[in-house]
Amino acid sequence: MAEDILALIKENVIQGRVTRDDEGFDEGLVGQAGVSELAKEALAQGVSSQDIIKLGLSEGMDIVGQKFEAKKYYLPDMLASAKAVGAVMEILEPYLTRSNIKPKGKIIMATVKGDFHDIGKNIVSILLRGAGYMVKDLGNDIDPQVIVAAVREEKPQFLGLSALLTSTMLRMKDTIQALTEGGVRDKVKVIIGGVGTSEEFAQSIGADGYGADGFQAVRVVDKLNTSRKD
Ligand code: B12
Repeated sequence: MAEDILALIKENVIQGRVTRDDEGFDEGLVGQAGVSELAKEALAQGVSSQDIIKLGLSEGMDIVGQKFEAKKYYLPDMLASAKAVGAVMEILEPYLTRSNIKPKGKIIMATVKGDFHDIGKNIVSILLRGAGYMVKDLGNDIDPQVIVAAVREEKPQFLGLSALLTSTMLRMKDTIQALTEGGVRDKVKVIIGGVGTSEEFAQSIGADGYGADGFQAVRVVDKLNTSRKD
């Protein structure tokens, strides 16, 4: 039962269908539930937000990436799927965010300069909020100097950097370099993530941690948080 609705969410992410009025990539789908209706139905059935994210949204986006690589999908198709994921995350957010608890720490999130991919960063931000962190999201395409200034001003314990392009992964290194030059590198733990990045890459650019997905991001930040001495 849960598998069925998760498969439908995944399929409709691939189709880029937010509501039942949307056409989607293939024809003849108008009238069938889109991701919004399906996500609400899944929650009503007791399916966890975690499963919706992992097995519906993330798996769907992986297929979208493969179709783009195979030139079966173009930019507008990827954008439609991105919109579908965003719509589901809006529905899930209240289920993932805890309120009225003392924050465990503060984290600044940003997608690095030159990179407009923000779905993964947004999911990580929501999950970190849900885990009890205060998150300040700077957005995407963020210049290293803007990040340095934000670290100086906000004094977060953590900085999360996201990049999905081979070219912009290197901007993470530039950002860490800018933190060093700005004299604030030792004030924050830097965690990175995004397709193409890895534990090894994180180490090679001098980051403190790496998360393959939003759930691992929370585990890594929690681990660094318990070992911090301030
Ligand atoms: C959606 C999408 C887009 C959308 C983005 C919309 C948006 N608002 O984000 C649009 C259409 C704008 C787009 C544009 C482009 N894209 Co694009 N895109 C994708 C796609 C299909 C999905 C990305 C996504 O949202 N995944 C779902 C989320 C949930 O996963 P995620 O981002 O990986 O995030 C998770 C983890 O990585 C991790 N994580 C992410 N960030 C962080 C941060 C921290 C701190 C931590 C701990 C963890 C973490 O946790 C997240 C949650 O689980 C990928 C394919 C793919 N397989 O990734 C291509 C992909 C990334 N794009 C690609 C390309 C080439 C482009 C363009 C250059 C295309 C073009 N010719 O213009 C442009 C670049 C624009 C730019 N300058 O940024 C390539 C990159 C290839 C490469 N190696 O460089 C990919 C891999 C597609 C492909 N297979 O060719 N894209």
